[in-house]
Amino acid sequence: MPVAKPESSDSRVIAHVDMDCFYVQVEQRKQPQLRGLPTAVVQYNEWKGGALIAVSYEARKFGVKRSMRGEEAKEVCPQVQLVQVPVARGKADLSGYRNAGSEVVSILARRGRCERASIDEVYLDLTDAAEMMLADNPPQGMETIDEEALKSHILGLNNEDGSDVKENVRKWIHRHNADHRDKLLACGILIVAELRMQVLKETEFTCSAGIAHNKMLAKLASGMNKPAQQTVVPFSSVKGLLDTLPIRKMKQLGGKLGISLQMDMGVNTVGDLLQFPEEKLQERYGINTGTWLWNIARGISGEEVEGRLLPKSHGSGKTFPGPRALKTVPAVQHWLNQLCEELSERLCSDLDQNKRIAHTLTLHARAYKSSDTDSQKKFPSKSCPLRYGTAKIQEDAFNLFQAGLREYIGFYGGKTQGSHCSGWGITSLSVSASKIVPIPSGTCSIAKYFQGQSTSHFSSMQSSDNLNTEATLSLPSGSI
Ligand code: DCP
Repeated sequence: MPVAKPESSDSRVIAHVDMDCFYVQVEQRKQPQLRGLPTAVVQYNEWKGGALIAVSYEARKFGVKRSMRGEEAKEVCPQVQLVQVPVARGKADLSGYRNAGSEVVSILARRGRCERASIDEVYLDLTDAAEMMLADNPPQGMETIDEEALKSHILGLNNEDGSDVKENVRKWIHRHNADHRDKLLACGILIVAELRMQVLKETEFTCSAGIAHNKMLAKLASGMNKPAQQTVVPFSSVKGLLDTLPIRKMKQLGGKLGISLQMDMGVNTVGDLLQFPEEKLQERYGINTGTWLWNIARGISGEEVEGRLLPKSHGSGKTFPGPRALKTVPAVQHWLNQLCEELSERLCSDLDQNKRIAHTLTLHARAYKSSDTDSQKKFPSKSCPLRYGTAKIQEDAFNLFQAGLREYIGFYGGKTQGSHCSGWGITSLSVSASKIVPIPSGTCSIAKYFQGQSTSHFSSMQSSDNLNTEATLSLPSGSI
């Protein structure tokens, strides 16, 4: 049975805003002497000068890439400035970046529904603001168009050699005979340009944006012209964009589904999907995925921008690659304590600032066994009700770890206690707090609220296989 298609999603105005080389910009704001210089941010205390996690556009011109280590970056660009991520509790401290992201969100949220999608990405639904502008002060009648808006890239706009690109954009925005959808996008161009300039003025950060009729197209567009630029996808250009778009460029098609589409169906670009009837895709991939594929081939996506300025969950994690794998229970407990301390601190400030409480604590780990017949086996994720207080979180997380380890190593796995090597290693650990909800209104005090909560937590310990266990640090989506 076909799933209902999203209705009239092509008359919305959606923007995806993505900060440019975000961690670098945060560090450059702290140290303005680094501005304009090839700069990269490196992970704390790592092998060969640390792993690069953010690279400035000046450094990219010299061939510096995120996949490099500090020493390699110095080889291709001897003048590159390497800045270490701040450290707390022996691990990267991302709080400065999170707070900088919050500054940006609070500005972007001024013009429409705003969804904080990651530490440096935001979706905006600007439909109401665009409709209002169209009614009150339509761009077609504006004498002057803002310079930043004129620098927009409009997909499908015919910029022949020698033609004045800005003049073409101005004409596109001013068109009287444009259809309603394009007129709304013209308003979107002006609103997003203004918001981006406001972000620059108030935070000193540049960002790039995609403007389209849905989230999927806006996200694809925001990365097309960076840094400090915006790209627009008019309805008439959707087919041209998707026809040649390699499927791996779609976030959801990077994994097994993308490989199956390529190997089993011969699909290399999103446009290649157009040849298959919806029923055929449903037969092969199930009703929902089949319909979703049929829709994305046509640029259709009904996904709403969720009004969410605060993260859905909090997570704290650390990887222990190669020789740094944790091989004893006390070593794991030491690191779990650090991670739980950070998590607890963030939960307290969420409670304090936003009056929100989290209900579920989850532990994720990645592990290997040195003598293994079943190397595909994953370390099971475990969850339990969350109790506030650092010591309680530490205790509960450690119990979750032990339960997971017992399951992972199985009956013959040997002792899980003690400090000797037990034939296993942990290569990543993370704890997260989810199911975060506002404290019910009318609660007279937070202390009273907690008194009313149950304290028997381990009765409902459960496997959280529904949470993502793929990512290295396995933090649930929405964790910032
Ligand atoms: N980040 C990280 N580890 C990664 C990828 C990213 O710690 N493997 C951090 C550093 C980035 C920030 O997240 O600055 C945002 O990541 P993006 O992928 O958005 O990349 P940038 O903002 O650095 O650059 P771009 O301008 O290409 O978006």
